[in-house]
Amino acid sequence: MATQEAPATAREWHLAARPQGWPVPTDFALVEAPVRTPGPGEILVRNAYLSVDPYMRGRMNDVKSYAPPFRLGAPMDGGAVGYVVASAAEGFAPGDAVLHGLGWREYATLPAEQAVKVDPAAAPLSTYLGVLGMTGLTAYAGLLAVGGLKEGDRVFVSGAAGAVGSIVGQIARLKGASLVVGSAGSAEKVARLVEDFGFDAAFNYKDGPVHEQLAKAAPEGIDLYFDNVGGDHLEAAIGALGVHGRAVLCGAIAQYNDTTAPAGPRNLAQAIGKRLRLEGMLVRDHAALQPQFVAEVGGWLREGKLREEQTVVDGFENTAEAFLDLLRGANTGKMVVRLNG
Ligand code: NAP
Ligand code: FER
Repeated sequence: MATQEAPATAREWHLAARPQGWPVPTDFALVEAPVRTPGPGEILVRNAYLSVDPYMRGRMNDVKSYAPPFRLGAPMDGGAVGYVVASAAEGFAPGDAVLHGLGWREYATLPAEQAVKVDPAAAPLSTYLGVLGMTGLTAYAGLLAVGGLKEGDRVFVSGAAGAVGSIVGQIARLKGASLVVGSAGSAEKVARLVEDFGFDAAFNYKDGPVHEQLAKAAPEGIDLYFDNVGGDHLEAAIGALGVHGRAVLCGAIAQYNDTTAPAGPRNLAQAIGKRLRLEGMLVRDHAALQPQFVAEVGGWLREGKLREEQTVVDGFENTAEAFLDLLRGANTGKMVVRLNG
């Protein structure tokens, strides 16, 4: 077996308790555990960047959903990129950079078939968690395949300064949308949407009712809504959509920490008269778009037409806090954790 130096033990984050409402630090535990030597067909990876994502909040609940719940007292998982340090698998050697699903830990032992090699020369490693990774594909597939974006469409995206939203807005612009409006949770983010990400208009949803602010930003209404937030945002978008309007239901982060069922959207019946199409999406269904996505989005990145934004938190010990900060809106672009070493 080809191997580099690896420690006997390393740290991993466990789910210590199921959060009730907003997670608190004591719901998470930092645990020292043995680093397992890879068996036949396996690799050992030193993680370099970990992804923290909103859907992880859902996995902390003990409910049946599209992703299985995290187990209590066991390491959590999620997107990660790192370097192979030992390999008992054909085609993988120490030093190879890989993308895989065993995040929330410093070292991961896994079947090589569950890892994808990535090229650190083509893009910084963390980009494979962001623009060229799951969140980038979500934006690309959601807007184009699910939303059916057409030239001239007036587009509204919520969560616009986040990982998915900041790419949705930019792709809409690149694909010829006639109006791109975004909402986000601070004045600074709103300014960046217009100045750095090329949105035509943006507003802070904390400044006043979303439907009022959307009506000002898009007085003629919208054709396509990319929903990352749910609740009052979705209700406002239903009101602003024109006949045959479409809404891509990608996320509903406003309710991920709720302990009671949400009230809205109260105006859903408008979907009848307007013949709206509201469609939920999961990025996993769009793997077939991967080659086209990498070619087109990779091209825009290289040509400087698409701006990649990340918020990087340093230190494995800060992963749980980074996740909490993501839910609080501390990030612009993709939130990742960089491991030392
Ligand atoms: P992100 O937008 O980078 O980070 C989450 C953001 O949500 C925060 O920065 C915060 O920004 C905002 N937020 C938090 N609470 C909010 C609230 N009550 N109302 C409005 N905004 C709130 O995360 P992401 O990874 O790009 O994910 C964005 C959405 O897409 C999430 O809903 C996620 O679950 C969904 N998603 C879905 C798929 C899929 O396959 N369906 C795949 C990836 C992501 P502010 O400062 O603006 O509040
Ligand atoms: C998210 C990240 C990923 C999310 C959903 C996914 C709704 C879906 C992943 C998949 O296709 O399995 O934040 O929120």
